[in-house]
Amino acid sequence: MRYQHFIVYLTILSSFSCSTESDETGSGETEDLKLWYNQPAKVDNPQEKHVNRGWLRALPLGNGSLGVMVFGDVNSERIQLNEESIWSGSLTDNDNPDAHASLDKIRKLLFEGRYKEATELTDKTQVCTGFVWGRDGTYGRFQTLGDLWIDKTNQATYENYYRELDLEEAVVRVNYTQEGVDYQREIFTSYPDQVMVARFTADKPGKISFTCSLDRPERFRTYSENNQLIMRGAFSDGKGGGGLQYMTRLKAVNKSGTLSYTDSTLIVEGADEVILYLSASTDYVLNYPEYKGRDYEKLTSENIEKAVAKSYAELLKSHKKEYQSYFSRVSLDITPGKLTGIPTDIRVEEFKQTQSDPHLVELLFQYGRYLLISSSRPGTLPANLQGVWTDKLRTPWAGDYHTDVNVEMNYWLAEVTNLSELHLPLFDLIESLVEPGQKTASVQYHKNGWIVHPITNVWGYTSPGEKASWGMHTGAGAWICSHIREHYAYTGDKEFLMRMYPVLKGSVEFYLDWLVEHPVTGELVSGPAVSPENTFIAPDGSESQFSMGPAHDQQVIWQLFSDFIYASRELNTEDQMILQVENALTRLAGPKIGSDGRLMEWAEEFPEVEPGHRHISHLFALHPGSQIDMEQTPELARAAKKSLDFRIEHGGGHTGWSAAWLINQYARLREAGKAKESLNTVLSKSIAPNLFGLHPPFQIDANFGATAGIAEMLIQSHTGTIHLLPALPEAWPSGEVKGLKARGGYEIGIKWENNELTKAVIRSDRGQPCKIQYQGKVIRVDMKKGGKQIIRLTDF
Ligand code: FUC
Repeated sequence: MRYQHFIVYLTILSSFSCSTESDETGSGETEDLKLWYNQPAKVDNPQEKHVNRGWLRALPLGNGSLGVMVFGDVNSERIQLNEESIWSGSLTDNDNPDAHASLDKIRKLLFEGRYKEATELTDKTQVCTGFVWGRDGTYGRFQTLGDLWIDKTNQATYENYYRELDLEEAVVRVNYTQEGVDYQREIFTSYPDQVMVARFTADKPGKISFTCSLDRPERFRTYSENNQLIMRGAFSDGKGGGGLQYMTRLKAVNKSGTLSYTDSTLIVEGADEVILYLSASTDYVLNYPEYKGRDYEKLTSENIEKAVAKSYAELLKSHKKEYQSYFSRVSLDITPGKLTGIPTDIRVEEFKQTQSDPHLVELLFQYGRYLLISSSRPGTLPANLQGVWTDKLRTPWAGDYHTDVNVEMNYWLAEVTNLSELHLPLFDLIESLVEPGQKTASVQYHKNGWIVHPITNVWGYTSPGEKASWGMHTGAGAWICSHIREHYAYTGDKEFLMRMYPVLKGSVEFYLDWLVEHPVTGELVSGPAVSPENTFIAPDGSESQFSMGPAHDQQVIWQLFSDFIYASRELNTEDQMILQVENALTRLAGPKIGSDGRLMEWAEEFPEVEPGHRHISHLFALHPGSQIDMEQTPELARAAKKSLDFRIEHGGGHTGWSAAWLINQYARLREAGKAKESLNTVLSKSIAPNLFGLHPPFQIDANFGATAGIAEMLIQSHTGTIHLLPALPEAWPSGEVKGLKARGGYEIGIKWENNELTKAVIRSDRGQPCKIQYQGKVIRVDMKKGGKQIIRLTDF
């Protein structure tokens, strides 16, 4: 049975039906986009103590490279500090020159169904050399820069406490009254001025007195120089030598009172107002194989001095202007009526009972955008597993880039939520993996092109992991490359596509070499390869992760080959390789449906060891890929739905990112209710009081994936039509979204009432006609470059 979709093609020309009238579709008062609390970020639940010491209540600020967490404690303020390149480790060679010798044998064993032997041999021969991830070795760890402590001289009790993170301004504010004096703090991290700025004011003169210090758990010394408090040190390179060097500088400017520095403190006494400026950097540069060379001492010094030369008002103004140039592109309003004013942490708790709070959905949606703006800017490193925020030396999973879903998920929201430029750091990272990845492909497998496996870091790590069970994710290069076409589809940026074409081609070259012919079917299959990070029971009763042609690898390679052909046509490359790739594409083993109606995860119907596994890698083709969709491959879409339902029935979607992925998947299936249920799971099980996503521990992919999922419920464009409200849940009967983007260079605003579209505003960057889909009908709309069209329900 096929999905029934009645599609009517109508043509809308600019001369009729579509109007160009005002797009003022405001739906009244909008709620404040603030996270706010009535206490500092302190531990009030002893059970949390060992986990986060209040950190998951602190409020994040960031400018892409600097990241800070403000606790808002009155008497002992803690501003926990991060800088994106605070990494231990160094460049190493973990490629395994002996792996190739066993490759054909493993493939043969797998084709013959001898899984036990194949698994043993893969475990033994295909892993990287040395110990890398999970140890304090050369792989390194992203870790805390340290803490800025601000200890008040007056430690009296206080009242009227309030703290907030204003998402519209990217500013944290803390207010309280102490001994009859009203105090305020205002803190932000500026991208244009590359500093953190913290202003302390009071409503009575001479009342500000505190002592600042900088420290971290290890590897630091502090001293003062030129009226700055400095903390510096070096990390381990994992080889017994010195790794990256870092420096943090703190300077204060006071109005009245006194200011003095010791080698470990900065002391303010009796001031009316104090402004703190903090800069930080390392000598890291993303440049294989050197990775060093930034003049971090000069940079941090210049950043501080330039900032101090400006007025506070100027700094705040340029910060807001630059930040808002991203943030204010998109608005979402699904809140009926005003709220009564409940602090964010209480609302998070209440949601667990009510499962309903549209404004919390708005907050989470915009928070994802906020976090991306704060952790990924042109020229910075991409957002890692924790964005740019960790309070630990031993950050879980090294705070690295996991390429078997996590770093990709970090960027799912970038294009659709109108933050395209923030996607760029990912491409810098991908580009930097080509050279080391060529070495891995050649040493490890004797293949051309380049490859990355399921993890990478700031040191160009491309080898498999140290355990083959998760480390043989051979599809990672293809997966990460799928972002290239996505960015191009939204922006139409040919220069970008030209820049990334060799990267795409290098990945294609690897897979052309890597794929082998199945001895029975003659199809091309990848392997030995895992379906991240799932385990099956083989026919011989053994447990294994390795097979030939797991669905995930086949799908990501299908996407890569299709994207390459598309890119080559867009650029008119007349590339000789195209014919070969077109041929390979037709020969790839494709998605299969099992006897139980589910989309098969492996080429054969193996039972899973963990039927509710958190990864749904074999559904890549449905999302984020586009090989399966409701119209063109309805049977496969139905099978994908069965697989999803099955996973959830068996406890799947239990980590933050996993539940977030389900939102996107169900949205693609137009299952609004189920998409909303998965969103409810994220909100009720996987967010902290500061709305950070929880695996647990904190992993930022849940935030980014949830924002992408909410967008995917409201608009989709992966099939070539712009689908309005494809998965609108009943729980959001009326609302409006503005500024979302669609592939082809369109900006879309949608308004709906009583669960029905009332109006859509389409703007076009490129002036190409588009197809708009709503509830099974499709209309064609002509567009002028830079022009807009208004569409109403009656147009369908
Ligand atoms: C993937 C997941 C884990 C975790 C790790 C950082 O490999 O399987 O659950 O999220 O990344």
